[in-house]
Amino acid sequence: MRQIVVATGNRGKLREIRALLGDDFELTVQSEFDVPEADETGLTFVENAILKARNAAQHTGHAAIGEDSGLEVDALSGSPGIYSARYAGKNASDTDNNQKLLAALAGTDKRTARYRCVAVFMRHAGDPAPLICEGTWEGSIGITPAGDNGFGYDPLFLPANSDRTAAEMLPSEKNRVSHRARALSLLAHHLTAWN
Ligand code: ITT
Repeated sequence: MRQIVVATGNRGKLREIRALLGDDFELTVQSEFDVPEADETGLTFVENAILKARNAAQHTGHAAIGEDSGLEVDALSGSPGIYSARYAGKNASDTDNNQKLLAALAGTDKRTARYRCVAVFMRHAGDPAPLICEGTWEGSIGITPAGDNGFGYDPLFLPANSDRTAAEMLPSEKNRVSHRARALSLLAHHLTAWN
């Protein structure tokens, strides 16, 4: 198995990426190589995912997976989107972000939303043709947070046709249907040729 560096500093994401790809690929997280976090200066998920993967590949000399994801709320014209991690400010906690989201939707009936994940694999830092895979997960935003599993907006995210939030699902359930599961299973499928 060839080594792939995972370009994330988010422990929730890393847990899921390991559960989804860890059996098939030798994954090492970028912090083990002291890779500095990439500046997320892109205006799209795909640009930011490429920036993260390229940064990790550049600092380690290994192939890398970068992932950019977020929550798109229809009543907020797709916000927080690529700014999901920093919705309530630069060092916002998940709780801060969830509270800001609830305040933004106060009194609104239209609560549909989706998670989006763009995962990028780069063979090396100069790879001119990165593998790019995307997944979405449709749902809506609840009225109060519920559940302790997952991370980020999971306590507020009610997947379509579910009466439990993503944070009330077992990790194994979320990993069967989430935006990240979809993006990474496509990536894994394409990567079998490389591995
Ligand atoms: P890295 O850039 O280091 O990977 P990050 O948290 O900054 O970590 P993003 O810029 O891609 O990553 O932001 C993703 C944010 O979107 C994340 O912090 C959550 O707020 C939200 N998010 C994405 N996927 C999620 C999921 O499965 N469950 C809950 N929230 C999620």
